[in-house]
Amino acid sequence: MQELQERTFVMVKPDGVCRGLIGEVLSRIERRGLKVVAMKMVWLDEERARMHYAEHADKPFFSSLVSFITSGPVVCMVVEGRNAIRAMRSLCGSTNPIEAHAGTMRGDLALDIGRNVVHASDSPASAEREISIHFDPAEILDYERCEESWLYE
Ligand code: IDP
Ligand code: MG
Repeated sequence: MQELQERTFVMVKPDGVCRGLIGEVLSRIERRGLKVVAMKMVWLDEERARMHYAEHADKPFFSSLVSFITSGPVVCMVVEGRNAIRAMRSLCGSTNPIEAHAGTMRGDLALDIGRNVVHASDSPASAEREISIHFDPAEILDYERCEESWLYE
């Protein structure tokens, strides 16, 4: 991979799936120029959900977060591109949709912090950890998109 190319973990949460927003989320990721290199729809079990949100285990909202994320199917993805981790966080917007700027997914598509449609890793360490929770290495595919010379100098 090119220098600065990164991979990040992205998930359309159950509210996004049940509101018919999978295509909207995917479309924003693709239009930004980011490449989806792995994707699957799953219904998370409690164990994997707790592992995914382990950093929040001591927070008061942890049990409601785990029940919400296991309440319906999610779409899990690995997204690749230059500075993909920061690019995905900026596409998502602030955690609380009321504070998220218009133009971001949370700012445009959500109202409640507990129903904010999309997850994206917040750092290289989180990305590596989250990708390994949800994907086997063989599920991550290497291919070229046609516009790479127009995306990157
Ligand atoms: P992030 O999703 O923007 O990385 P985190 O702080 O990692 O935000 O929190 C994980 C998820 O937990 C958030 O996306 C949100 O849905 C939920 N959450 C965070 N803080 C609160 C809170 O104070 N009350 C209820 N839910 C929260
Ligand atoms: Mg987070």
